[in-house]
Amino acid sequence: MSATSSHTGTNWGRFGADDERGMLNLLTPEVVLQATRVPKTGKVYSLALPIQRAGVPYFDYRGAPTRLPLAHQSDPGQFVAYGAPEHVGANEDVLIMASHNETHMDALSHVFSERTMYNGVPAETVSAQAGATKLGIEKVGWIVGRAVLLDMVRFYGADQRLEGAAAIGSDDLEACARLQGVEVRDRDILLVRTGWIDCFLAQDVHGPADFAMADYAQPGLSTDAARFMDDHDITAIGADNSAVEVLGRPEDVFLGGHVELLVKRGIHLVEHLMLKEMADDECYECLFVVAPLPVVGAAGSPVNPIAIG
Ligand code: UVW
Repeated sequence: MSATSSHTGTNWGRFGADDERGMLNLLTPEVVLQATRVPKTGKVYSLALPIQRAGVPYFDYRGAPTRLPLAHQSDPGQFVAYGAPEHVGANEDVLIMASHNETHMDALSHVFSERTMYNGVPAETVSAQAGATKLGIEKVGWIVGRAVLLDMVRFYGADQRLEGAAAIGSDDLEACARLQGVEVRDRDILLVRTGWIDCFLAQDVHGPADFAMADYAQPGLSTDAARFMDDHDITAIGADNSAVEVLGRPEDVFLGGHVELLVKRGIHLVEHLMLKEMADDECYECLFVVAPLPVVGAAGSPVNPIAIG
């Protein structure tokens, strides 16, 4: 779609009545091949937070990610029953974590509005036992494409991050791309840096203990930013904040950005990205690769996104 297109504000039906992958349908082999030609330096960036109990952001109701030992070097003769000699052992863990903590990807089944998810799928298709029978995270498989990083911290001339609940609209994104001299192409993946995660990690914003719904505000995309996605056929969005969208503005409906992007447009969202190193290197375009854990029926998954500059 071009800036002059008359996008209707929804992608329901665009990829067929049974579609469960939304804008990822546009990442065709040709698009992926073109993206492999983007890297210039070969520097590889892992954009994920460490998965650990302390010092990472999470909502109280989700709890902290937890690693527990399952098999351990202190267990003598662990595998004797399997025929192993006494001196051979192994260390293994059990991982317990919410699907939407950490650096994670939202499935299209993550959010509903008026009891409906992307492509008109009823909210009732998600059950406690089966999970998401449609639009689950396993439908993603992979996301590979050209990504553009828009460093809104630099754009606004902010010291480290945008103030409180600063809202980033479509015109801001366009202007930032112009300032950076980076072209946003149809079917790109968009990465947005607000600086929020860097300040969080420096304990400048909230400690984990008070990262509670009631008292926080975060900079992020306003619902108006959906226009930018339509104009460029953006295939997925990643940001360094907790929900891609701005949080804590009294005039907004909570999850209104998710409704515009995930529900109406079928754009997958990746949150809690670590984008500072890329921004410091002024690496504004990259080959971006990310794959969720294929947990059948899950509404999201931790991820370790990779950018190659
Ligand atoms: C919310 O749902 C608030 O955030 P996320 O999309 O990160 O899960």
